[in-house]
Amino acid sequence: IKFLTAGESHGKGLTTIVSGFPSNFELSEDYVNFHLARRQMGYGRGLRMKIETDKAEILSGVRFGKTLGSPISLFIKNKDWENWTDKMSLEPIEKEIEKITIPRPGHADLVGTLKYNFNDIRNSIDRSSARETAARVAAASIARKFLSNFNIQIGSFVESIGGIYPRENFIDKIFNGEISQNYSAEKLNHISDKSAVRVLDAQQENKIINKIKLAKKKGDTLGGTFYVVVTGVPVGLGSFIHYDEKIEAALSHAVMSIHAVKGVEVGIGFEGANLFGSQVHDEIIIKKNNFYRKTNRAGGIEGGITTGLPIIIRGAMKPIATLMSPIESVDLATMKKVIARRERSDFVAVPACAVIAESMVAWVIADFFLKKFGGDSIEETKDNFMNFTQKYFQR
Ligand code: EPS
Repeated sequence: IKFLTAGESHGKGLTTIVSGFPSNFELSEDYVNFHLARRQMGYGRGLRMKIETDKAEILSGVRFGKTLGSPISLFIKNKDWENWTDKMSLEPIEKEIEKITIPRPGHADLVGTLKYNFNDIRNSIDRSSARETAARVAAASIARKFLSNFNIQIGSFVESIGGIYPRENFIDKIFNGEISQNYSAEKLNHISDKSAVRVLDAQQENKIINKIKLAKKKGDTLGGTFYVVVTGVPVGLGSFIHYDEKIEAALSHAVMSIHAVKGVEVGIGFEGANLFGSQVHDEIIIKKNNFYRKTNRAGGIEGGITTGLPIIIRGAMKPIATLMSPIESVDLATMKKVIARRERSDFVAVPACAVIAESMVAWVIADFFLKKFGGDSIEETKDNFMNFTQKYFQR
């Protein structure tokens, strides 16, 4: 499967073309829009989220509510475009448009401007903006819907913002095996989507909101950490044969590709590096004639292949680069020291980042799932899947 996105943050809108999914599974604009709305949530977002109500229009690939197997194209209009018709005009215009020459440290402003030989940082800002992730969520919602046919579910929650962690680390339960493959990852979303910052612990929520208020008051921003959990994944997705077939490498790549993500872990990740092997590896036992694990510290992946236990991915997002009390930069027009430019932005976007990470993870799981089971129609994919799970997987 593949997808491409196109569009600038303040252009007419975002387009995505999604290809490679089988025919005959249900898909609606409402389903896509449900996930687009989840991406817009979270205390600490900027004014832009008040302007936009992201809605995807499906332009092709679906008839009578079911996929055709042909490319699915989607368009998300930028409502804000109406306020940017001069500044983002396709044609050269007479009117003088202010050129941006002061880069924000931490954003793609400087590197993008040097790389593409621009004389106006706006050219770099608009495509490097995380607004692009709206198109990714739309594309990946097709992957999610496809996976739901096999009861594969994806959920996420924010673990910390600004260094404020939950009282009791919920994720320990998952590693200790309490949350088994029978758990439904969507249950996590039923809790986290209700929280203003997508945390599971209500007491932590108030502390985080106070910290965000402090950041806003100081003209500063915050980052944080989040978890994505996938349940219902069969054993056997991915391979140890080649580097690009290892599913944890593909998952890490996908999450790391999200704007401002600077770290990814699978399972207990970095913590495992400090422990004895006997404290890390998940013992194998036989229960009801089937393989079973007491723990899931591996995060559902061994040897680049899914184990059949929940997949657990943790990501770290750095603080948003646009500061209302800016730090030092250089004016490219004068080459003199200045303070960085302010630009309308978010203060915190970790809750949205977790939803985007869910989407990227869903995409990779669907890709590896279809590599293993194939099928031009959903019926054929289901047959292949049932054949494997009944004939080979169940013992
Ligand atoms: C947006 C993400 C952020 C927002 C943007 C909308 O993008 P960036 O990476 O550019 O900071 O700041 O909003 C604006 C660009 C704006 O004009 O306010 C998103 O996820 O939709």
